Amino acid sequence: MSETRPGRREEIDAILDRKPGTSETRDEADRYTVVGAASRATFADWLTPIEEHFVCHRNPIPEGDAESWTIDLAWSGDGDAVELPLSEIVDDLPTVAVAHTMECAGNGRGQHDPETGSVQWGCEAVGTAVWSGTPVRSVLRAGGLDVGDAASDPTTHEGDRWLTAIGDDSTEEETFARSIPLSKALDDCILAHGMNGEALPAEHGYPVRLVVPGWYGVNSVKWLSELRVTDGMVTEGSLDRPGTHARWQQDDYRIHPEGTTPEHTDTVPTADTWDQLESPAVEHPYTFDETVMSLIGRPTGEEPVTPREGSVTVRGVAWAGDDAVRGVEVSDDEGETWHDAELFGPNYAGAWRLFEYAWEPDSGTHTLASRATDEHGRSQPATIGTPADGLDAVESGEFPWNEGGYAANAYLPNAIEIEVTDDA
Ligand SMILES: Nc1nc2c(c(=O)[nH]1)N[C@H]1C(S)=C(S)[C@@H](COP(=O)(O)O)O[C@H]1N2
Ligand SMILES: [Mo]
Repeated sequence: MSETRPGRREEIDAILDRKPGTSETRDEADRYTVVGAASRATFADWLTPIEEHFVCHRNPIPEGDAESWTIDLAWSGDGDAVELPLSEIVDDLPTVAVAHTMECAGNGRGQHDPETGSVQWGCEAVGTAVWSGTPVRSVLRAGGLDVGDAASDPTTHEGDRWLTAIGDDSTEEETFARSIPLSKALDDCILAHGMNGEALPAEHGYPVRLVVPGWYGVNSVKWLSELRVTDGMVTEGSLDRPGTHARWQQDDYRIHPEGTTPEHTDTVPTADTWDQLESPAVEHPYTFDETVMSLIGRPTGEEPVTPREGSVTVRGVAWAGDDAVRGVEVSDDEGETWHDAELFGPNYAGAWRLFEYAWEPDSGTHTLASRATDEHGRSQPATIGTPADGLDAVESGEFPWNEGGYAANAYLPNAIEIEVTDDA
């Protein structure tokens, strides 16, 4: 377990130095080290350069190097724990690449009114990188797990086992542990050691992190030091370690109304976050796959635009976690009327799509918004509700205000004011 080092300010400054395309967003209590994309223009391109990719973690970055790093692997029921050197994982097992749109579950938290606690993100905590690394399936098989019979239905996760990942930023007081269904882990998750063709930067999890394509960032455990295969997800006391184990899985990162305390459970009937919101069988959803969302990247709203031959190109990105994006619409009148945009560019599961719309505005000031719909016909709601609404699902165009400020995907709070000037 790593030592807690002082100097959070220094850590943030160093990250900002290395990442000129980001800016900091601190939370009141100054507990999280975070930076987010500094400009809307980040959302006009498919690949997010490392310099613009947001960073979010709680404890100081642990030290370690790829040569001596090991991953401790254990499962209940069949076999002893093994220690796999990272160097052997990298040298002996296949390397693949996955495109993943990493979105912090707290992206859009700052749009909740009244304010919730913690980091008040606008929309800057999302980015798409190409992560290279070793399939989790290969790692578990190399460790001796019989993966042949481990997979169940990767959409419902019926009868699934779970994979718990632990970060080396864990302390005596608190373990950073997250669990995902084993079928998801075996399907498309990797232990990443590269990002956009570079060695994994320290702040993104060097020397190795889990990447869970299409799922909220918190599931992609950085500085990965342990993997556990178990019948249920992590609960308090389920790991042989000191301190709290289950805070990040069972208490935080769950969607619940004001004043409620989520119950710790072993499993959920569906991992799809939106389905959990709608399911009467799930009390307080876990933030697993990302809900449907879109952002306009250009124009940025930072300066007036002048149409060329009558039109302005509106470009942005749209994503829907494990689900495909069916379409995106654009509105310039606060959502009164909508116009179909065109999807184009790369189309990888778990990563966003680019969209484009030829806008023909009159001069003056307009409110430009985008609204995405996923393959199941679920569209972004207009706004985030209030605690008094007491919503626990998306209803009448309102996303449920929730105490942790998670999974917000309303389109109006992300709309941009654009000033359009005449050609003259
Ligand atoms: N070990 C560890 N992994 C972690 C975290 C952390 O605090 N510790 N933060 C998580 C959260 S909340 C997010 S949003 C993503 C952010 O990944 P990034 O910093 O590479 O963008 O990392 C996740 N992985
Ligand atoms: Mo996050």
